[in-house]
Amino acid sequence: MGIHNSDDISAAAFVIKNPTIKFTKLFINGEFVDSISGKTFETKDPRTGDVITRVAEGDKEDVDLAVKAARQSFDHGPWPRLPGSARGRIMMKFADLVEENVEELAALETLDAGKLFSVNKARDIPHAASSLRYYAGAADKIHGEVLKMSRELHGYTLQEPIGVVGQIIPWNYPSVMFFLKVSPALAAGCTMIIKPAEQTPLTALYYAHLAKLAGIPDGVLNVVTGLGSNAGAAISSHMDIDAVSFTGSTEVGRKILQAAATSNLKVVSLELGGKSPLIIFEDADVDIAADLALFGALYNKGEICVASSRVYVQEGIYDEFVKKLVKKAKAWVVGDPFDPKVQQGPQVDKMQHEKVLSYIEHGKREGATLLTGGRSLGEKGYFIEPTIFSDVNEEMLIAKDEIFGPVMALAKFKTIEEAIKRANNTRYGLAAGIVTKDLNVANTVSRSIRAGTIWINCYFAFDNDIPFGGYKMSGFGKDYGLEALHKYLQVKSVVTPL
Ligand code: TAP
Repeated sequence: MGIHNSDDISAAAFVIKNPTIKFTKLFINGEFVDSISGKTFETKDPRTGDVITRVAEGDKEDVDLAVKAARQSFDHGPWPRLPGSARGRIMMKFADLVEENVEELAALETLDAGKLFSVNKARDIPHAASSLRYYAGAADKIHGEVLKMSRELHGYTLQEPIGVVGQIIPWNYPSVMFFLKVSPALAAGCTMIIKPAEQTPLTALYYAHLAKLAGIPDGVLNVVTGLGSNAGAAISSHMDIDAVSFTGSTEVGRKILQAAATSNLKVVSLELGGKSPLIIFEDADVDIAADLALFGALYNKGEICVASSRVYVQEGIYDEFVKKLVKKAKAWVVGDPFDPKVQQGPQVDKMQHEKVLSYIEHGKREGATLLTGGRSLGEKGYFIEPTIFSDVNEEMLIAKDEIFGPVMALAKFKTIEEAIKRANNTRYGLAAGIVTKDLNVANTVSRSIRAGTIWINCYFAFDNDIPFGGYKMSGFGKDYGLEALHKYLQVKSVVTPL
């Protein structure tokens, strides 16, 4: 293991990819504008900590302007009144434009978030376009029901767009999250204000530009970059926003819910943190299971809400599994995310880097065994070695808290009952994985785990058509699937005497 190309990070990246930063202002009512205060904030390259550019810092007054534009466009503009098929056609055009610019968008995302360029180009950005297409296809299939007549009444329901929507997203999947929020809301006929995370504002602004080119009317999609405590809080407490869809930490999710409760009781959906277990039974192919566990914990540098950060392995294969896992972890390549050979880039920022390292110190102090990793890598930037602890129990902080970094907590179990009990011993309930060849075991465990998604013999198996969301303190409301449309629709009942 070791940092790859660490000496020449900037040269390698900027000469080859060098994305130009074209959009740094707020996007309100179809125009790029400065913030009212004129304030800006820095966005940094996590490979070096250097400033990439400054971006307009929106706050309450800018959110007010964006809401005004979205309200006007919802109450009087064409978007909610267009036939679904017409909205769908514009969304398809939007998707085409995203794909046409995939290289530049992938490079921007790597620069801003430290995510692998190859993965952004092959998966994240195409996936973002495919979300748009999925919901574009649904836009003309939104309809209510004719209800049974009872007594002398005839009734039917209408599925109406919920109105002006606020969307607040995190930094770990800036493009995917942007389109998971925006696509179903557009299909439903809503208008929206989206706030990207302060660490990763660049691709969201680029998408605003493409939305305009695609023909999305002014005021429908507004992007307010800024800080959570300011612009974010202004969205969640706004009196004229009808619903807020949030993805981020459980701590901030709680604040969003409080703000909705003390303002206008807007509808809230929360996609929050996780501490997902992966349970490996002793009939598994040990080599494949070790690959899956490593991938589950380290993919996207562990900055993924469903990371398999707790791995439970049955005792019969435990020793062999550990040997293979550690060997593979030592061969995992950390370095410049523009380099196609690299598997793990830097953590998103200094704060996240320090947070992950401090959890690693906790793990050592709590008595877990450090099998590999545990250190920061390189002279500059926010790189961390893939880190694996064994002998972890659920009382330890490294098993309780979401670390959001390349850190795996490993434990041995004897029986299926023990595995289920320990996997459920968490306040989170986002996802879980099971590795076994035994269908009965897979069925029993998948029904017994309190989590919103269960992956059997696979991990991170996302699809536009598969609803995704949490149980317990991982939140409520679904992204993905036709389920996500319901966050942006409300049902009206119409009744008439026969
Ligand atoms: P947070 O710190 O919760 O930030 C998420 C967003 O909320 C950011 O845009 C942030 O603004 C904003 N925010 C912060 N304080 C706010 C406030 N008081 N009012 C309104 N908005 C506020 O999360 P993060 O660190 O960006 O992302 C990591 C977390 O997201 C992890 O817990 C992870 O599990 C979770 N996550 C969950 C999922 C799903 S689908 N469940 C997916 C990805 C990530 P700033 O830009 O100023 O920070």
